[in-house]
Amino acid sequence: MTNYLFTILNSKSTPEDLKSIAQKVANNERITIEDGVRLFDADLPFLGVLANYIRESKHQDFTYFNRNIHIEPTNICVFDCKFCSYSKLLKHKTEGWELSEDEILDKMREYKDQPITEVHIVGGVHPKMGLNYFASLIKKIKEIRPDIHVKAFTAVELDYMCRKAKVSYEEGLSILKEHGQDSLPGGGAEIFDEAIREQICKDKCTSDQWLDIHETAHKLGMPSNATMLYGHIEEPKHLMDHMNRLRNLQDKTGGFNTFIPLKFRNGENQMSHIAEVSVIYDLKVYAISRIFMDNFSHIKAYWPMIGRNTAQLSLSYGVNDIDGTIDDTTKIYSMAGAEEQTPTLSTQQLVDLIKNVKRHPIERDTLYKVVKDYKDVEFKSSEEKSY
Ligand code: V47
Ligand code: SF4
Repeated sequence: MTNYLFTILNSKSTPEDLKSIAQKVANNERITIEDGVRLFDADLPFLGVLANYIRESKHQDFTYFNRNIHIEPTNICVFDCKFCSYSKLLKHKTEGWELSEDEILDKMREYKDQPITEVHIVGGVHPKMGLNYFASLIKKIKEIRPDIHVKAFTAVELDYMCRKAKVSYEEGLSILKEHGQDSLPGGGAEIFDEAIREQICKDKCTSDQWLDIHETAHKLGMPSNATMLYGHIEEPKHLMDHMNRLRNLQDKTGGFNTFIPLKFRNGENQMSHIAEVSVIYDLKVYAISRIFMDNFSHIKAYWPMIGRNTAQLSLSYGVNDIDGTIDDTTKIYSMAGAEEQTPTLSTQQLVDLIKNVKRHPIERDTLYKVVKDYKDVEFKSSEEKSY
């Protein structure tokens, strides 16, 4: 046990109910939804001690990143999520883009010899891009880079694709898997509480459908991630309910790799009147996620969204993964007012960012297999710096 946790457990000034939660953490016991709600009223240093204790028990000071690229085939979307800076675009087609298959494949060819291990494909839900189009696209991507891991399509895109193609989730996912899709990203989860979902994204797949798609993927041997959109109209009880539904599914399947809390950004969307939460709240959400999600190995901070400084801080509040070296096409975030308008970090910059807060940088692949340990790597060549 760390000295800090020991101090909390023996301090007369720690309230008894918080002490009992700290004791559960020390005993490696699961905390309840009610404990989680209570933690939102705890001080940040208290949460940091608990979350960092768990983080270091699971991963020591290892901090993972990967080398990936994002492809967003389109930002045209049939849905109208209130928080999304894309959603007006169906009505304003001039602001929309639609990459052709050739443009997408050209992008893959551009990275053919680059040391990336993953391509993350996600975008708006275009009424004309269906299951067969995407299955064939993935096959062609794999022909260019057979070794690349294809992490593609949120449950929202998959639900729409399967409904349009009139196939079950199992059939649709099996087709995509046969064509080379390896895993699912975590988007589209937002907040599972039905009353909140009704207000922020009522027309897309339901919470039960989101969970069903991920359960089906896990059954087929396709792992996935899970996200949670926080810092808008939800309350702590909704965040805890969201995490609880994910924790229950993870107990059942074990198929989730990573949990990614996503901070709501208020730029250019229908919820722009809602003020963004503070960095202190961001760190609380990361810490409580780490404490509650005991069956998730990894908690990821998506650095383009929260910025490099908060990403560094998050490493002391439960986070052990800061995503990847991403090129600049993640417009869903830059359009919403993300910290990083050109979200690209070279490997050297990411490694330095991690080392500067005394953590140990490890490049991973999508499934967290170690690609390279950067602890003792000194960058010398300009080649390493360029990507
Ligand atoms: O579901 C949209 C979010 C998500 C806003 O699996 C917003 O590795 C904040 O899922 N403010 C899609 N968030 C992105 C996503 C993702 C990102 C990084 C890594 C992974 C992974 C998955 O983006 C959406 C929604 O929750 N989003 N608009 C906004 N204004
Ligand atoms: Fe479409 Fe996704 Fe934006 Fe919702 S969040 S409007 S589903 S692109």
